[in-house]
Amino acid sequence: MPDWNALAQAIIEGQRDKAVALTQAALREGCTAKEVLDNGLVPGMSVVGEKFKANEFYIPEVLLAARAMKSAMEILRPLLAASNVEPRGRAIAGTVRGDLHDIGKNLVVMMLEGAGFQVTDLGVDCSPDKFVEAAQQHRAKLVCLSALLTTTMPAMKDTIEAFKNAGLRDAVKIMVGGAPLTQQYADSIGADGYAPDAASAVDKAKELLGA
Ligand code: B1M
Repeated sequence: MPDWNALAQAIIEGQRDKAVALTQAALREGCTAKEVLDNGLVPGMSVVGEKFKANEFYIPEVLLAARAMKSAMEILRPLLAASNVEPRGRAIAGTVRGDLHDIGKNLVVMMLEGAGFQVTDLGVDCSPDKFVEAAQQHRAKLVCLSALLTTTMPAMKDTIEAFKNAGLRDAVKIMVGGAPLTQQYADSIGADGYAPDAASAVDKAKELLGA
């Protein structure tokens, strides 16, 4: 029986080598990739999210945990793909047009992946059309928009309009976030959800997709 607590703890402490070694050991013992994900990696990353929300962890700790998670996931990803395990939900994420800030968006992506979502990261300076095309291509149900500048916040509204114009507005949930945003602003542009930080983004994503 693998030591799931030790694996979760390796993620929480950001111990990449240990997380990888325990992941490989669990697979050698005959566990499936999904068992490793559900029993070790995701519980570890959930604790990281809770600690981040409670201000017990700060960005460096979260980045280390996410790096450990990512390395373990690299081992599991081909196995998960081969076993046709459905992700918790498919999402795309990007920083909106004109905006090059990506540290917060990257954290959101990592936390969502840590919670079992399959996320396609579109990068920065993403046009409304790029979001629409990617949502179709990746069959995404969740669209994550990040903006850090007051001058680029309106691009979020444009992106939501682009989904409307493409006839896809009801096919996706749109979540927005970034330092200058508020729930009020999110409501005013017709977003489905807003989250103030990466851990809350996971809660909001689950809520929006009923996952
Ligand atoms: Co820029 N920058 N920057 N910058 N930068 C800010 C944002 C600014 C507040 C600094 C300041 O003046 N005090 C200011 C914006 C002012 C405003 O709009 N009112 C600013 C400016 C003006 C600019 C330039 C215009 C500067 C210039 O060239 N004159 C320029 C713009 C470039 C562009 O984008 N077109 C610029 C450039 C840059 C750098 C390239 C140098 C660099 C970005 C590097 C990078 O991202 N790879 C940079 C940085 C680092 C910052 C600060 C210092 C830090 C931002 C950051 O990464 N925070 C920032 C000042 C500050 O915040 N103290 C600043 C950490 C990150 C983890 O937080 O991104 O808020 P954040 O993400 C959080 C939440 O917001 C949330 O979760 C994350 C984690 O909890 N969240 C989401 C984010 N996205 C979400 C999406 C969700 C849900 C939650 O759902 C989808």
